[in-house]
Amino acid sequence: MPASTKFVVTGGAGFIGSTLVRRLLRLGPVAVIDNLLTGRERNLEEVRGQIEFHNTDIRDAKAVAPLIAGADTVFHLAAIPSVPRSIDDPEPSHEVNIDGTFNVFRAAAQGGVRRIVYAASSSAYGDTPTLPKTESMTPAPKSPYAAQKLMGEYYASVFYSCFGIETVSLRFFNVYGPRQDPSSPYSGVLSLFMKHLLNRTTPTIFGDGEQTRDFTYVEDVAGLCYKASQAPGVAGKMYNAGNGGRYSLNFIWDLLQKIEGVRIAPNYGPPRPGDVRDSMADTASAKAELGHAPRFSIEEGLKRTLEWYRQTI
Ligand code: UD2
Repeated sequence: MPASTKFVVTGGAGFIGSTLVRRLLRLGPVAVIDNLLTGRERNLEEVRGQIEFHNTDIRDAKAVAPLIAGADTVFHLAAIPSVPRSIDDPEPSHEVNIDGTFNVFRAAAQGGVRRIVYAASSSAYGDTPTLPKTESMTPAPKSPYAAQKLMGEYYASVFYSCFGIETVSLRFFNVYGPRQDPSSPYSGVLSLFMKHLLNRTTPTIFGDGEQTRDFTYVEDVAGLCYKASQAPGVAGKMYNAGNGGRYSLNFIWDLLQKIEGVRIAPNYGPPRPGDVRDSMADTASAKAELGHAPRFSIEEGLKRTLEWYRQTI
């Protein structure tokens, strides 16, 4: 790869994007596009001076195009996440996750970018009963967010077949780790659990807590994003970016209490609309074709994450 190879990370101030940025900086210049809606500039603190940072909204096609043109790889992670947020307030997530994604892909195709790696979502599988979820299953989105993220995958594949730009979609499975923002009711459940654990306050679990997720540590996801940008013969395809396990919320909350040596009984609330019951990735294709090699067990990932929150909260 030439020394001047440039990476663009949309959503680079988010917790996943900022982890990816740190990894990419070892390999070439990095530009971040982020409107700081859910991302935070402090997530890039010690690397801020080494990157090009653009406080730009991907809904603004004209502003985005020149920032992307001429890059080697675009990692498209910018999104308004959260299943419940997309139900409570569907317009912004539609505009960012579908129209914004189109703008990024269009800018990349017209700007001569070699490859796009797109952050898709495991929510596309919905409640199909079979586990683990394999890429060949028919999608069954249950929320606007899931439908929007699936649309991005379809666009990724069509941008390859119609416009010739290489695209790879990675379905992220409940990513967690340092820098995940616990400050919103729409925050990822593990960031909320961490905050409650350290503050000794009571978390709310929606439903019976026996729903399961394939919680995936952020460093493993960032590593896979880079591998997907380099692997040969994968253009136009979609892969699961999970860890390959699944854990219930009750199990995780118990484990966190054991690690911390406290007992705090959770509140149980009604199940959340649009929620998927069980989620677990079949990682065989990502391992075989992209070289996916997740390194972090749930225990190790939780301990590292907890230490980060302890220093920060
Ligand atoms: C979905 C996707 C995930 C990612 C994410 C982005 C699935 C299976 N996963 O995550 O891949 O795209 O969206 O937002 O669709 N919960 C509580 N208490 C709380 C908060 C959450 O019990 O305070 C529950 C929630 O009802 C759900 C689980 O925790 O059953 C996980 O919720 P989440 O919002 O962290 O992530 P999820 O699964 O919607």
